[in-house]
Amino acid sequence: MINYTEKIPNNVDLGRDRVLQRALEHWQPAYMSWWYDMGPNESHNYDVYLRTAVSVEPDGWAQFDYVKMPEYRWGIFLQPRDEKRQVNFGIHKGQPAWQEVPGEYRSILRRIIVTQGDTEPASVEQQKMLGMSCPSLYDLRNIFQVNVEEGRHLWAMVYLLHRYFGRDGREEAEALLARRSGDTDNPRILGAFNEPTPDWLAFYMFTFFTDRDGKFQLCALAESGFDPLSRTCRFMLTEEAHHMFVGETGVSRIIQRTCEVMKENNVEDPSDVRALGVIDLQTIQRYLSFHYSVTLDLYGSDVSSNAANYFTSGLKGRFRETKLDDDHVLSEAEYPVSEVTGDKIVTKKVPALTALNERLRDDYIDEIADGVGRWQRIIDNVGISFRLTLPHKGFHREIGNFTGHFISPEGEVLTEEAWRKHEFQWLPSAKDYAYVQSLMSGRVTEPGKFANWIAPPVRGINNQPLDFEYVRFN
Ligand code: BYC
Ligand code: FE
Ligand code: FE
Repeated sequence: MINYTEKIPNNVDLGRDRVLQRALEHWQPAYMSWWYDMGPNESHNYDVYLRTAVSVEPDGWAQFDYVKMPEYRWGIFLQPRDEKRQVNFGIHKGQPAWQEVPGEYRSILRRIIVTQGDTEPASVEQQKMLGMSCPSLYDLRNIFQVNVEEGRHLWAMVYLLHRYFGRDGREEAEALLARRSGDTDNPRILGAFNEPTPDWLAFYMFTFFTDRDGKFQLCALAESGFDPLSRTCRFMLTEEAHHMFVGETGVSRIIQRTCEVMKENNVEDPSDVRALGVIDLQTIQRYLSFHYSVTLDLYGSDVSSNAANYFTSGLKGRFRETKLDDDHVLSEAEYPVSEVTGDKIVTKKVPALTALNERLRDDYIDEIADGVGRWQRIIDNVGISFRLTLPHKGFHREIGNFTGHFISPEGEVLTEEAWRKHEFQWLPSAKDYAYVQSLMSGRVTEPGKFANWIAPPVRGINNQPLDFEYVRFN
């Protein structure tokens, strides 16, 4: 069990390293001031039924209780150390896993940790306003849960920066609180984290698509030869599952509600569907295409020497690296990547080492496709003939081989002019956003009530009933 009487709850024996402890205690008020500024709007005094990590044991690691979010115990938890763990891939394969940062990899490792850390507060900033338009107390509690845990993920990376990177690490930790999502002068590092999350459909799409990038990146970092990073990421992954659950079920519930209303009223035309106050399936498809394509960019370039270096040096592995049956060095292997040649998309083989971003993106796409298949079944079960589809990988991309090309969702290479003609059939328009926004002008705060545009969930949180008072406003 973690000792919660400490200022910073932890299972890393922080009390034994006074210098580190003081440095983190110095960062803590800056973090709190960031939370007051950039955390969920007007929420500071609410009592929220939250889970807090209280141990790293697989069963019973979390405890549920009412907490005011500024008093949430953001702690530092690493999965227990395996003394026999080794570096499992790259040129150092077979060496004992590193407990300290290898000098030659210091700057690239710092950069990976900073990039990971930067996404966590960014997502909180993106979601800042959504509490004001929640469809239920259940959903309000869920977004707050996601927000406090993203805050904890920032703590997780800041711990590594402070503990292992000295002064540079402390400076990076401060910079993590200074960048702002969407800011023109000092934006967050990765593209998707500077996009607005203007409404709840966008939020659920984000937690389904973008938090899942979090899962795959954390899985790759959990393979790291740098053991503290691996152990940190392993624990973060246990929390991540709930974020993706919120996204998948949130979209499911919206689809379900739309389908029910369509069936009851025997309407199909999107404008008739909107007239009934629910979100038409076409708009849901456009949001899906947007969040999918923007998230695909987060995997980086299809062919990347950075990715090859991360792998060769043993810092970032593949998805489920140790379960893969090959040499884990990839000196000979090849991997297919796509590129645009003239008006065609062609696939060619490149050294697998350079295609690791693409490979992780492909692993991600497989899992995404399963989830979209589950959404489709809701539509099929109601007997509505509408297909949700994942657009082609090259559609609406700004990183990698498709950058600067105009690819349709079906995978045709178009001229810019032809593509623009269809842009808002494929992606949400200002009108779509305005419509979705119009449904979410206020918040639903009566226990057990849900906004018209979303179905209730199947069950409550931690076996509580749906009409449980998940948030008390005071
Ligand atoms: N936007 O070889 P390249 C999460 C830059 S999500 C802007 O293509 P590399 C979460 C790149 O930095 C998980 N810039 O890329 C989810 C490089 O810059 P320089 C986050 C981009 O380095 C929801 C240049 O382009 N974790 O946890 O192989 C809620 C060319 O580099 C982007 C990580 O990402 C972009 N999308 O791969 C809360 C893990 N993509 O060198 C949280 C750590 C690339 O020219 N990060 N660039 O200045 C990494 O492993 C790698 O940095 C990336 C990029 C996979 C992101
Ligand atoms: Fe996270
Ligand atoms: Fe997350």
